[in-house]
Amino acid sequence: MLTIYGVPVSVHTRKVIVTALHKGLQFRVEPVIPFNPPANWAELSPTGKIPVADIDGFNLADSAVICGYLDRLHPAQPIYPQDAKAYAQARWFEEYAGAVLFREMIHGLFLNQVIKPAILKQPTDTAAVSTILADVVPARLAYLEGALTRDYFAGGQLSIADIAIASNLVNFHYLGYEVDKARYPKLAAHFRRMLANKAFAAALEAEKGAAESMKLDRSFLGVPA
Ligand SMILES: N[C@@H](CCC(=O)N[C@@H](CS)C(=O)NCC(=O)O)C(=O)O
Repeated sequence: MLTIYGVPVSVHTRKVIVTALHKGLQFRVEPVIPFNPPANWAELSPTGKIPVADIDGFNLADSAVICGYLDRLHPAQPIYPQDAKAYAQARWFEEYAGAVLFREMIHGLFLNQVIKPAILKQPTDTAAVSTILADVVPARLAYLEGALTRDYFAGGQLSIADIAIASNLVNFHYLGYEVDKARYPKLAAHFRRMLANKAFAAALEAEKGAAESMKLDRSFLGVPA
């Protein structure tokens, strides 16, 4: 049995959920909010972060490690390419999604627009939000736009790279922003392609209640491709 500890609106938890859905695995999500964790959390998550997975009693923290393990355990419907170069590209974009898109963009925006006002009862740092939007977002999205030479980021087919990048962009849209079609046409089309992906769409449908309760903006989901 696969148990995923985390919340589905978390970028990294969603990566694992989409991977499990893509592979047709049975799983359950045990809700954990890192700002208000359960008593045994330090044992389960050495970093304190979500997600953590319990796979038949084998615990793993870190979404990339979990997804890599699930891919080896269940090789059908692979999300890491076999080809060495394509594999390296998929890992690179997965890394870029976590270390750059999430850490430099989404974390600060989500913290200030949702977590601080709604959970921590702290004021939003509007200057930090403006700086991210003006100084970080354009260059990061432009890089992805330039890197997309085919329909998918690595090896011409769906991989963890696409799941990881689109998962960040979901939260970007949840906050009321969008990937501007005029400025980033390939990236915007890629995002729409991911929204139409069966596993990705199922994950977003399953987190509908959580997103609505947090008053996140789901209007982008009604926009046709
Ligand atoms: N490298 C980790 C990053 C996980 C991560 O940053 N999780 C966020 C939620 S998406 C979190 O737990 N944030 C709370 C914190 O930083 O304390 C992974 O890929 O699992």
